[in-house]
Amino acid sequence: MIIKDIFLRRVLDSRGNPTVEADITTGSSFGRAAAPAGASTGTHEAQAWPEGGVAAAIELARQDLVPQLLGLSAEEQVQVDTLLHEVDGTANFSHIGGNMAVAVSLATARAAAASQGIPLYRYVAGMGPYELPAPMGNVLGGGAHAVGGTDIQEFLVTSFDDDVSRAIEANAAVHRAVGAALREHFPDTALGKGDEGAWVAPLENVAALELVVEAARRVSEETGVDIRPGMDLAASEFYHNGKYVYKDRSLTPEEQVNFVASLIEDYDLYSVEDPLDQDDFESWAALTAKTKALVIGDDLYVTNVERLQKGLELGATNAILIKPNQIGTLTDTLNTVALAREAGLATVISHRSGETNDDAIAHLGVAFGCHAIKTGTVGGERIAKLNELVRIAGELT
Ligand code: 2PG
Ligand code: MG
Repeated sequence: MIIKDIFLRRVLDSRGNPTVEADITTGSSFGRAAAPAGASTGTHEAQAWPEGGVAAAIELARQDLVPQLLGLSAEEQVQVDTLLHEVDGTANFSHIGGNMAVAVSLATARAAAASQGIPLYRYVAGMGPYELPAPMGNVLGGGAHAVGGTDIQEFLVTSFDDDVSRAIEANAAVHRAVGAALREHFPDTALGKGDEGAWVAPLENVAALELVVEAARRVSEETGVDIRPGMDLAASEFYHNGKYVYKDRSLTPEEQVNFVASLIEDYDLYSVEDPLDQDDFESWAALTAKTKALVIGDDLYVTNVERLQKGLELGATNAILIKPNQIGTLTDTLNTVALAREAGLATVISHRSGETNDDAIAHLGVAFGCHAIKTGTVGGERIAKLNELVRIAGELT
């Protein structure tokens, strides 16, 4: 289990931006992990890269981090993650980069799992119980993920079925149905896809939601799968000077709470993620008090246990998005998940808009017993996670 070699290389993510891939070799095993990247990043996330970007991060890690990691046991995850914090020396990984930290941390866990001859989800969860998360995927959107789309970043569907393949295929069928509906609505307009493969069209927000709700209803009827609509507003992106600024109007925080609550009610939404600004905990609590839908904190919590603690004290949400690279290490991620579970919050493991084919989040979603896994519906780097979930499901049945 002793870490004998660490190799850090520059690879591309799905947006064509450089990121880091870490290879960790022990006497008997090998682990590899690559870091994803966000476009609509929360202010309170770990800083992805130090000044100088990926190249600087690799240079720095080779000098300061790798020599200290060599000789440690890959099974000592807490020790490895503590060392990542020590070498970094800042509160938000701004020295070595949160993305360097997450690649090394997850590669370590993968090497340890491989040395025990077990899959990552078993290594992380121990004896279980393992739970298969429901697939949640973005089918139409805009925001920071696209040019010319809706203000609201993502219109999603979550499918529930005992057979996870059927649920995954139902989400993909909704994506196809949305494409077909758009072709009908805009026969002469060039349509595109955003960073996560969701359709992009010149639609107003509520019209876009209606289109997705209708597509989900039809596919649900055809397949018999329970398909529920949702949204990730990524509201911090359009919150300026105390107002939620949409293309056609601006809303006060109170109006925004009422607007989102009315959409939940009118369209029977399963989930709303980041419906409010990342620092407005009170408005979050006001919305959560009004609804039974999942109110999911992403930029609000940034997978950070202290921010989650504050949210719990204020009753800000009933759910949390989990993104390991927001916080930087597997241990930090585990601590946040543990607190969320203890408090009875729903957990949703999530990809980033910039991804690689790394499929670790499929394993983590199962190990953490997440309610859902948000990882798109189409596109190679999204499918990498969904197909891995299918493989894991096969092992568990
Ligand atoms: C989000 C994510 C993923 P990004 O806001 O939830 O959909 O986007 O990675 O750009 O932060
Ligand atoms: Mg989000």
